[in-house]
Amino acid sequence: MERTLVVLKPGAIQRELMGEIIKRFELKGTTIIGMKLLHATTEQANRHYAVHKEKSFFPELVDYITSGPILAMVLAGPNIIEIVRLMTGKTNPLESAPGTIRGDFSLNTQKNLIHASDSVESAEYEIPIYFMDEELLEYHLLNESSIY
Ligand code: 3AN
Repeated sequence: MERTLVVLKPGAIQRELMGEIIKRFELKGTTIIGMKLLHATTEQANRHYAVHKEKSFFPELVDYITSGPILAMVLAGPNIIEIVRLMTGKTNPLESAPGTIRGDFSLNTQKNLIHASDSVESAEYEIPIYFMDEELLEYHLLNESSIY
């Protein structure tokens, strides 16, 4: 089954949006196979955003993501990467459609509440930054045959 890393950023925790966002993933029918509330280290943040290290906003991004607790999750399901990216919405608040998480709750490009892997390669790189293999569970939802 395809997997994706989802991180609810410090702003989502501070604004008490965890339940709202998790609810959307549950209602959609995704399977949450790992979940961890943690304070990311600078090393984790640097690894996570390594692809952006030459960008002007990189130091701010690392400062922001390490500024408070985050909720890291691994979701599984068919085409989960694309599905979660659609539910997340575009990076730019002027482009994130209503009905998406960013479109409904965020106004700022950096404080855009949520990270979601954008490809299989990214997910494979990002998941081990936050989870050991044995922290990811294998199980089936009882209603899977009605969902997929
Ligand atoms: P996404 O998270 O939508 O895949 P990326 O990968 O382009 O977006 O950027 C990673 C993160 O970097 C974004 N979620 C956002 O927090 C931050 N970011 C991207 N572009 C900017 C920008 N122009 N100014 C400030 N922060 C940015």
